[in-house]
Amino acid sequence: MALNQDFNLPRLERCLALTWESGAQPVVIFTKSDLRENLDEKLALAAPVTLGVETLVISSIKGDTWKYVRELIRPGMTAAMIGSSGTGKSTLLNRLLGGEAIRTNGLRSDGKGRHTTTRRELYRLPDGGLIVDTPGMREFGMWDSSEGIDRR
Ligand SMILES: Nc1nc2c(ncn2[C@@H]2O[C@H](COP(=O)(O)OP(=O)(O)O)[C@@H](O)[C@H]2O)c(=O)[nH]1
Ligand SMILES: [Mg+2]
Repeated sequence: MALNQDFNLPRLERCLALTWESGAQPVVIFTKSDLRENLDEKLALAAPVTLGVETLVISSIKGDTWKYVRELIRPGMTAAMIGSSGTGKSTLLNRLLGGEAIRTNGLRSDGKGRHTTTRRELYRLPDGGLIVDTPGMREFGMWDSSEGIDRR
């Protein structure tokens, strides 16, 4: 989830619930930290939601905080990125792949339209490990109302 207007804690809770339900190990990645839009306030609000979940705060544009993600994905692991369109998933993937390997969701120079990930695609990372880039999802919902986080 991006640390700009995309920031939405109820959506983050739904993403976490879906990830736990899938059997995968969630990691929360807050992107676009370089924008510094009320960063500390947002992270403080998110802390109770991300309790017990590994959380990274990164920029894929400035500095090298994105390297924390590379360290997470070890040989033999398969990672999948989920999150709204425009949060920076493909930009992060390009960093991890070490080049402009795939298209990102930036505005075209004429301001019309966007390049967007349209399919789920699996990539092999240079140092080992696999990662799935997903198209942006408009909404995350629960399959049925009995699903959710139930920590005892
Ligand atoms: N400022 C800033 N912009 C970013 C960052 N990561 C991605 N972006 C921009 O956000 C837009 C959407 O990125 P994209 O990777 O296509 O998002 P996706 O839809 O989640 O794959 C693009 O214009 C990127 O340049 C970041 O860390 N900081
Ligand atoms: Mg994308």
